[in-house]
Amino acid sequence: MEQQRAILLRCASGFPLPPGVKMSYGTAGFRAEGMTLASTVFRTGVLAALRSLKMGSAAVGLMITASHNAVGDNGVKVADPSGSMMTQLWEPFADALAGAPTAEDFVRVVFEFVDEEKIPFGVARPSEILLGRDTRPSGEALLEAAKQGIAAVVGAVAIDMGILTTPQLHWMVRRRNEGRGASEDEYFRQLSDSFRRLMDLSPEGTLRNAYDPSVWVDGANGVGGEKLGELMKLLPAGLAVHVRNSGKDGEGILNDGVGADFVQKEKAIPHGFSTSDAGRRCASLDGDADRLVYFRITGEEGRKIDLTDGDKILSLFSLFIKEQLAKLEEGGEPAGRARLGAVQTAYANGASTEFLRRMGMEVAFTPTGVKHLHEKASEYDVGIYFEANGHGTVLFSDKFLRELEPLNAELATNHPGSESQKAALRLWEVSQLINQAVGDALSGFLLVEAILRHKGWSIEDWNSLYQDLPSRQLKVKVADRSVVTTANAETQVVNPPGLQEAIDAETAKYPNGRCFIRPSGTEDVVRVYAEAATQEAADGLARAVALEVGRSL
Ligand code: 16G
Ligand code: MG
Repeated sequence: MEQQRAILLRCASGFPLPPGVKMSYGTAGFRAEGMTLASTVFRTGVLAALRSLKMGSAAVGLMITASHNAVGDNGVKVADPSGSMMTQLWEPFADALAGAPTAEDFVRVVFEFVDEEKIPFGVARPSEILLGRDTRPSGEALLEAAKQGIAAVVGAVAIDMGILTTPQLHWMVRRRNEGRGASEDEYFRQLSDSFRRLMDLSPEGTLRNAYDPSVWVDGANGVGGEKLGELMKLLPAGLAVHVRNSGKDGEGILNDGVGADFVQKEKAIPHGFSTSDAGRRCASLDGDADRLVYFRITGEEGRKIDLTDGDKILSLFSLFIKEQLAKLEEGGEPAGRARLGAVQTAYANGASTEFLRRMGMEVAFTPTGVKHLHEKASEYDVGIYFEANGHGTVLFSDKFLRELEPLNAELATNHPGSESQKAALRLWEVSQLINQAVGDALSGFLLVEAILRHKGWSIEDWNSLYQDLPSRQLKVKVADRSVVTTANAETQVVNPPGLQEAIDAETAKYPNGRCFIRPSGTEDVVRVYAEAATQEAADGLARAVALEVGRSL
């Protein structure tokens, strides 16, 4: 123990906290300007090692990325052994570690927590921390800081998995703890194999055949475009992917006028695309490839793109999975009675929720942030979650997969099988394709393509599932966003008092009006979201509520 204390103190002294830096482990870990993060990343290395020790030396992950932020920013987050985000219970500890003013304070915080959590610390028990980073220039130096943090914990070993998308690293952590192959090659093979089998299971001679095998993808000049390029080499001929903004050869700047966050928030054409792409099915990834949206350039004056966002992806996945479950039920299979649920946040367009409910889906709401949606979705046999911004996935329970397995074995010996067997096989392949650890733009992209092909749909067919209600998002700069607290999945303001009443009064003035505010988890702003029957009304409502927010803070 004394030796461990000495090592930790010596190493931590090499990574002093820059003055004035205040870090908070928000919805996406720690995020800040890349140059200011060395101390925080070193300390997060220690945190990850402790997390592994606490979890019986299971592998955990540490990812260095700032997702869709500007290229100068960076960030760091920890993945739990299941591959999901680090438990929220440890977030206050992460904050305390990151905020300790001196190396001595830092070591004291570590030992207090180790005591409290009864972490087997200072014992040479090998535990692995898988490291990944995106393509940001500050990533390499920060990776080194993470390695040193891990090396400062006796028994902890850092394994550098290289430049990765965030979901790849989460996938690897999960696989490693399942005792299965966790290399990047295996990731690509698993995705391409299950995609190929899903394509082979498309019905022959579909009623409609408007599916165009060509698709154009905006890689945000980040790691996703590069990885998609590698994945494409393994994909079957039935899909022609054209990657733009791949980030290679200094083609453009990461997230600068490109990427899923830009396309979804600005509803604008990203760099590298133009009106000569009008009508094409296009998709956009974010900087670390855990978000995916689709879009179509309309070519119309003023109205630049038709956005097909996370809500529409959720609707497409829900529709497909529900249809397959119905086939199982018709075939008398118990798996057909699985509890299927969709999980959204208050940002979900009201029209999407209505569509899902009309379809007979159970719809649940959680606060913003992947960890909340993921946790809720895992309560279902099949839980589908998406944020409107394009982050989401489909989770299958072990119980449900066990029910599917015998059907698959039967089909393998009894080709071609009945409709219900094919449905079972399709659902099985979806569970293999779609990332079970976290939302993954690459696997989500392949699932969208497989379903569109299955249904013979164009992007317009998909887009016309329902018509989005007009909406508007605004942000209000505030001195201290933590003054605002909310309840009921962020739909009601609790503090400051009186503000919710003011919002209600404004909302009541607009037909089909809906409005909520919440403090951002990643910026010093309060966000306002408004929806109404017309665009003018949504704009008006958002503006009025933004004024109320300004007044009461
Ligand atoms: C982070 C979250 C995302 C959320 C967004 C909200 C993760 C991995 N990402 O990007 O889910 O939608 O923050 O940002 O949890 P905001 O709090 O600034 O609105
Ligand atoms: Mg991201």
